Amino acid sequence: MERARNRRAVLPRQQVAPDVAGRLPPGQVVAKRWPILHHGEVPSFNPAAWDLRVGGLVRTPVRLTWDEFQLLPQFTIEGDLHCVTRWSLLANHWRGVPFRTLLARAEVLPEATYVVLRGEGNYTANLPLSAVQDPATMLAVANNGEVLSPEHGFPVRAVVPSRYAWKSVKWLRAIELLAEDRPGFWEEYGYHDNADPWREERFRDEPA
Ligand SMILES: Nc1nc2c(c(=O)[nH]1)N[C@H]1C(S)=C(S)[C@@H](COP(=O)(O)O)O[C@H]1N2
Ligand SMILES: [Mo]
Repeated sequence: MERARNRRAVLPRQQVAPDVAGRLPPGQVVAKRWPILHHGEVPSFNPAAWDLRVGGLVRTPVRLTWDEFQLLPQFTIEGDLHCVTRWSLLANHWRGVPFRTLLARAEVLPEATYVVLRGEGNYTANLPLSAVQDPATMLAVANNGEVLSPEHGFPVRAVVPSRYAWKSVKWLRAIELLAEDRPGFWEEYGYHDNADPWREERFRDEPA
């Protein structure tokens, strides 16, 4: 993980074909363009009303305004998006705030083991706490040097490269720490709680 020296720095668009063999989980194909996929409408962004909350099993509940969020230190990581519908977007650069920064600020209590991410409206996704403690898990604001478009989650989206992309919640507004797992939007329909693409954890009831 490398500290962004200049927040306005523009990373070059992907120029070299990424190492497909090593990076493509089973059953996936490489996406040539970045698809747009979500349930419902693209929400509008009102900077005066926007906030981001970290709550639940934390010692210090956090509420950040848009101005406060922008002051957090930002980093750039390289990470892939693997959609359960079988496309993978490889070797993208994401700029944003590591999840760990916010978890540390909120002081996660020892009994917390799961997390639910909530986007604008009612879209949610659950994850084991370890997945968001991963240094590659980001609150992303830019992809390959360009600020996220509204369709891709502007102003802030989660990027969880270690899990199927339905966990990478767009238009992120809240992070809730829990003692027990609680299924999110797709998980209620049977999608996997852990969702590791390397183990093809697509549905909960599929044999491993
Ligand atoms: N808020 C929200 N986030 C979401 C979704 C959604 O419906 N709502 N869909 C998920 C799914 S299934 C995928 S594959 C990715 C797609 O991200 P993209 O549209 O930027 O490619 O967003 C994820 N994040
Ligand atoms: Mo997806």
